[in-house]
Amino acid sequence: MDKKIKIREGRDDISRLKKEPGIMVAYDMEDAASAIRMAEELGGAEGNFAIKIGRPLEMQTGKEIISRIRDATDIPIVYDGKIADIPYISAKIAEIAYDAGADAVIMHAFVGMDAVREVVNLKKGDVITVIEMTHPGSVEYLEPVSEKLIRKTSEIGVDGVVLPATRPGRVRQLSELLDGETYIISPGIRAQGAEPGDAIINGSDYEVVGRAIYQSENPKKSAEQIYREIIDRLGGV
Ligand code: NUP
Repeated sequence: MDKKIKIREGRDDISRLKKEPGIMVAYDMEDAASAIRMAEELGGAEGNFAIKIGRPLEMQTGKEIISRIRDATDIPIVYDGKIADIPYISAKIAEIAYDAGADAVIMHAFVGMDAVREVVNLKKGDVITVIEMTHPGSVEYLEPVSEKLIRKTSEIGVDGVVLPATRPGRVRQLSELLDGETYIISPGIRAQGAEPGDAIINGSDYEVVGRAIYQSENPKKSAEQIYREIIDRLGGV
């Protein structure tokens, strides 16, 4: 299994997100209590997990939810602000998330390489760029430019990219344009129709799973089960 670590120019830390098969659990629930409870439980779960904090949770609870989850678990935290603003504002949002305790931020690539560069140059944590999305609208607008977006953001030195588990063929094709160090995260599992493993067997590293975990009766058990399914599909790595 590829466990390469990206050398981060000007940063003395290494990424806490491992380039190995795992689940990034999307935290889109809207209350802090269940988010914290789930973070504590996930800390003791069997598998490679990361937590992705989405806008619904952040809007309901404030940026403090990032530091509260940070205090509740050692699992890496990604702030999915889908940042898409002018370089100055994009960097400001990213800095607030890093300072609150995020290991990584997700930003859109389509806003332009000046914005991506500004956030990467903060050198405060990982940067993950959205290349193609899981919903049908992505085919119309992002797909025609996605090869350029992945090549350009990769040149700038982003740490990770988002590719859709709902289109595994695109994960395969676009992953071939990356160096071996950039990790891929892929949403779309279960609630949006993809099956666990669909993206990872095509070159992705983390499959993003939200509703299928946080809306289930036993989120920790569901996370472990889905992780197991992925590993089994990979041939029991
Ligand atoms: O293309 C994307 N599709 C997507 O669903 C990019 C994303 N970041 N996401 C996020 O993944 C979305 O915002 C949500 O947090 C998660 C998917 O959740 P679910 O469909 O598993 O509930």
